[in-house]
Amino acid sequence: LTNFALYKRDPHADIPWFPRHISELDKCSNCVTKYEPTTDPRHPGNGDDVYIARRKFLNDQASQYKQRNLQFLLDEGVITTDRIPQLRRINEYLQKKTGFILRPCSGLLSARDFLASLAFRVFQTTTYLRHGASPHHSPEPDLIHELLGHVPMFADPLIAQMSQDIGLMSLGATDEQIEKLATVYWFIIEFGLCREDGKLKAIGAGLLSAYGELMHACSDVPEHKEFDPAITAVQKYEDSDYQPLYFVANSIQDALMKLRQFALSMERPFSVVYNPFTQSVEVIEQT
Ligand code: TIH
Ligand code: FE2
Repeated sequence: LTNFALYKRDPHADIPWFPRHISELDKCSNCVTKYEPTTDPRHPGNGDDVYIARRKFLNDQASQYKQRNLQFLLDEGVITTDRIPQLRRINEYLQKKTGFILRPCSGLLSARDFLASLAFRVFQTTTYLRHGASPHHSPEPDLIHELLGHVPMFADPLIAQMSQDIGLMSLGATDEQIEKLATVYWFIIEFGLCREDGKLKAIGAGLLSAYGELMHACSDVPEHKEFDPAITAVQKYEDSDYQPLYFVANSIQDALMKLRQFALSMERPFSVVYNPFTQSVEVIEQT
């Protein structure tokens, strides 16, 4: 990892936004328009309607290009529309991407157990499906939620790393600390929103898999607050119906970075490191 330090600058100065992850290049496609064949008579294609139409077709596609992990999963045939994906197949895919594995569990886990699994790059996954009577919202996680909401995130190296770090910091934490971590996780990873081109967009897995709640979350019915881990951590949440309040972050990467920072600031008498060779956690006591 390369580190460029900017010590000479006022730390409070406004820093222009810059991409922090390859997926954020989706926001780096502003064109400098100079010679447009549609309007500029100096352009050799000016007045050539066939040329202009072809060019518009291609450019419209380019401007909609998004780095989407769900698309990769569909392209590679890991998720298809005609059969239920098998954990083994998804695990083969995730192993190559980030080393995350899905491990079957039978329902919503305690926050402590769920977070502890992340420390080992293990994501506890339900395997049953929601009841057909309510496809647009399930009050509990189900396979659709795990696959559409979480799996594409765990295929992203940065999200995978930050998730593991949060998991590591949950190990041996007090009940109160776990409650705070789990609350921020809930509001961001499950029900987070971000703003893109002035519009609210979902980043949370619980919204991506619940069309009904997704519509509600992006409407003016619920309350929207700026994401700040210290404030979000003490907010009560709804776990059986649509949320009355959502937090809005800059991006999922930015929100996870803040959550990781928040977890790092928690007081603990020891620290831990993960040894990937033995798949174990090593405790480092302070002396
Ligand atoms: N409400 C989500 C859905 O319908 O897909 C599932 C849940 C995520 C987290 C808690 S419940
Ligand atoms: Fe979830």
